[in-house]
Amino acid sequence: MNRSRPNILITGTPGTGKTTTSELVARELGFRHINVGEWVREKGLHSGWNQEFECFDLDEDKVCDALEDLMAEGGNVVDHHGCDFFPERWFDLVAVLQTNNTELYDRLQKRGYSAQKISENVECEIMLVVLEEASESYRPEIVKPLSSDNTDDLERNVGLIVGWVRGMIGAAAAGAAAGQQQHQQR
Ligand code: DAT
Repeated sequence: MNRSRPNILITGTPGTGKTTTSELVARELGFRHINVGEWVREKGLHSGWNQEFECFDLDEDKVCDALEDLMAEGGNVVDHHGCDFFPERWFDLVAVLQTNNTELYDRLQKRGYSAQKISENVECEIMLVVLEEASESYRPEIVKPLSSDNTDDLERNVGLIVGWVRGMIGAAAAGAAAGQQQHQQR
């Protein structure tokens, strides 16, 4: 980790709890929560509305350019359902949230998604598409699949992620102190 604070990516199929989890993690750590979907809409980081998929076509270059300086600074919780187009070097931890089919179906229905969009997303979850994408894009030791079926899971996941991040910050601080001591002894 060559930034003062780590960056975390919280990913997963829509409805698995990324935003809910990211908000709680960011609040607890005092990190910045970046909801990529909202940034895309608010800052126009897209190339127009996709009628078929009922969403904006995200412009990957625009998104990466908009995030680069913040990611170099560190202390970000990035919340997005895709994860293969971000530079690998940006993230120190990638949490992949997973939800069982019935629960996911209910959450997406409550969100008002069309039947087609619900089935596409549930299928994506069954096929472990996001986990596979994360596993292909990042080192296996930083990719953490986490069940997100209920509020107990939510609480546990927030605690785990916060604990991992504090561990990284502590290890980096200890490494820096040891390096400084060695330097002084020379
Ligand atoms: P996402 O950002 O992945 O699309 P969300 O955070 O908006 O998902 O959550 C979708 C809905 O599900 C929302 O009403 C909150 C609820 N929810 C999220 N995580 C949950 C969990 N672990 N247990 C129960 N409900 C959860």
